[in-house]
Amino acid sequence: MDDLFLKIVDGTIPSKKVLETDNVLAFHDIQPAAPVHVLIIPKKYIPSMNAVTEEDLPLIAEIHRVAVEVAKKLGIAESGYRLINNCGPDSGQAVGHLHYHLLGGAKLGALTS
Ligand code: IU
Repeated sequence: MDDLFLKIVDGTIPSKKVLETDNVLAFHDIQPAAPVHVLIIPKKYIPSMNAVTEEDLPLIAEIHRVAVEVAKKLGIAESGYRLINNCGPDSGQAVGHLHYHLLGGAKLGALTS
């Protein structure tokens, strides 16, 4: 398995970390689509939202808690932000390791196709 985000977790691929817990890592996206663009990932391998199980639900809750902490840390909690998960080919998911995009720092456009 060639999981690029596991390589970010273990430091083989460098990243600009924003926040880290025992189970979750948040780091700046290398190709930001907004002034703030952070990826939030579980440290354990989960290929996509479709593979999330009942036992992963505390981890998903933790990811949401980390998202709020990231927004506070980067000063956009009050101005607002968006949390996006791409799942599967039609969504444009390019990396096969569950991840959430936290976008903000500017007025974001409407969600479209
Ligand atoms: P997607 O939802 O799978 O399309 O998003 C993958 C994101 O991962 C994309 O925004 C990339 O810029 C980002 N990314 C990164 O930040 N660092 C990396 O080493 C790799 C991808 I590979």
